[in-house]
Amino acid sequence: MTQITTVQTQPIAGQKPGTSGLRKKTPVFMGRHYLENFVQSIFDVVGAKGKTFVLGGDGRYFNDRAAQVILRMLAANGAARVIVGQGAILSTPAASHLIRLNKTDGGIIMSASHNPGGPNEDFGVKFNMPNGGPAPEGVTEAMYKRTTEITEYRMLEAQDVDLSHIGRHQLGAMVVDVVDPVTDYAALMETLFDFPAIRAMFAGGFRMRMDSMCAVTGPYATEILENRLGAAKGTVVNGTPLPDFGGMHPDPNPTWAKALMDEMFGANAPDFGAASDGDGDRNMVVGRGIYVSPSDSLAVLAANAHLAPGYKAGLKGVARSMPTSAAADRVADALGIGKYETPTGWKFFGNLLDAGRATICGEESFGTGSDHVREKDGLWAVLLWLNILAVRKQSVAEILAEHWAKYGRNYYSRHDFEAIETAKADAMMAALRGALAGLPGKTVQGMTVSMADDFAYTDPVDASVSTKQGVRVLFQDGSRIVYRLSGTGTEGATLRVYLERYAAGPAGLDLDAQAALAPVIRAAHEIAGIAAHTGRTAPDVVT
Ligand code: VG1
Ligand code: CO
Repeated sequence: MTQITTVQTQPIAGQKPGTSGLRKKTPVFMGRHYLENFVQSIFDVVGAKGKTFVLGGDGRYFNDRAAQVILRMLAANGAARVIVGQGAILSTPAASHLIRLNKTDGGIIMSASHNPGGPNEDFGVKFNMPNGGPAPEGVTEAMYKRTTEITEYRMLEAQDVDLSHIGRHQLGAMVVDVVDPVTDYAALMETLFDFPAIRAMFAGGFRMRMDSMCAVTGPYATEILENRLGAAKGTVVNGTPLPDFGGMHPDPNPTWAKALMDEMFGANAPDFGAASDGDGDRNMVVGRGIYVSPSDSLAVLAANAHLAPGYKAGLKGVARSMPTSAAADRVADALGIGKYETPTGWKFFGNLLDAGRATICGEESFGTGSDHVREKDGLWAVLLWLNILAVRKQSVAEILAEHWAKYGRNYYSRHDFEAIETAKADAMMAALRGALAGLPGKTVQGMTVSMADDFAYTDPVDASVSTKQGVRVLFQDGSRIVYRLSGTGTEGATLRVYLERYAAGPAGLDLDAQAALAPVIRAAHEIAGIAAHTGRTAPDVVT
């Protein structure tokens, strides 16, 4: 027998969701009432009665138990049906696809994305809307407000659902459909890309390394790359999702995916390398001996997308987050299509995608995606690169060289200063904001400031306004510095400094990005007084 109980609770402070959902240390999430409060707050805002949802996560520690709690709460709140990935596993883009494919009322994704997992690491929960995309700010604000007022939550007393078995289960009056996490997603990829051409490329000896970093993309990459496209067995490494990601930090960048970088720059390197993050929505792409910056990757994908069957009609527009380099804008201009600059976070692309204004979107933080789902999609980017390589029959290095010769090069880097004392980071940003008006006309490190502001965005579709999205300092020579504080960290504050410098055409600079950016880096430290405010002279992570 099952029974619904109403549990008395009280608001718990500090639950404000960040750039993508709510992230906290796992012990906090496992603490009394914490997960339950947040989940009930979601249902109180979006409503659960009679509705259908998708549920899955990236497999990190507590994923399985949290799924059972959420299912019991969904049943107690009157949901009609839940579609769950087998073993409570779903990558973020696969969850987005299932929401859309089944026309559900939304979905709950358990992930802290690139943050490490484990009993003392991070956990997270995010809600996606019926369009498959992350909840917009208005909705997450309402959920946050609800967490500050909540007095009770509803829970079904019942045994666990056996999520290891595909098929239909019953939980109280609610139906639970356990599905294979990969099948529908892989079918979608087959509609977008020229699988026969990619298969022929692998059959011709093309070698690849895919590092799934012991996170959620392992099963997806193994099925698609090895089983369907014929890549050699063993192409996918770290392919089994583990609760602690095998101690890895599943953030696909040169720092955390160092083994992949070493292989791609070593003797006998494969033709192509890629890595993805905890929940599978990000990607890093590397050629033999050449790293592809995410901003360049977005630009190359936009310029070549028409080579893939799913995009052969061309793109409607390209959108990038504000800190992402302007490389994609140059492609949009050349194609004569729309270009958009949004705040950081995938939720800001949703309206542009829904309205058919943008087809491809990207962020400098290794996120790229298109209108096939409403999330960024790591494997999608990898497959589009493979499709382009199969058609152009050139190396990654050749494709990049031709791209820069045609469009010029936006040298780009992001410097992260992690776990700064929050008060110090806030004081630095406040001082910087206070000094903005005095910057234009000033010369710093030989470069003259042309404009300085705190980025505000008005959504072109629904006219909603988002302010304080990052401080921008633009220089007359086209260089740019952006400063913002991370919304996804769980310890202190992370300062992100985004650096960009443009060099035109084939005769432009030909340097390592850090060398090319040296004056911009010095200017970034000088303008914000990073050392004086935070005590830090060098970043923790450079991408
Ligand atoms: C970071 C990235 C941002 C990305 C977000 C979520 O946010 O900079 O571009 O959208 O993570 O990605 P922040 O606020 O820490 O800079 V994921 O892969 O965590 O869903
Ligand atoms: Co992610």
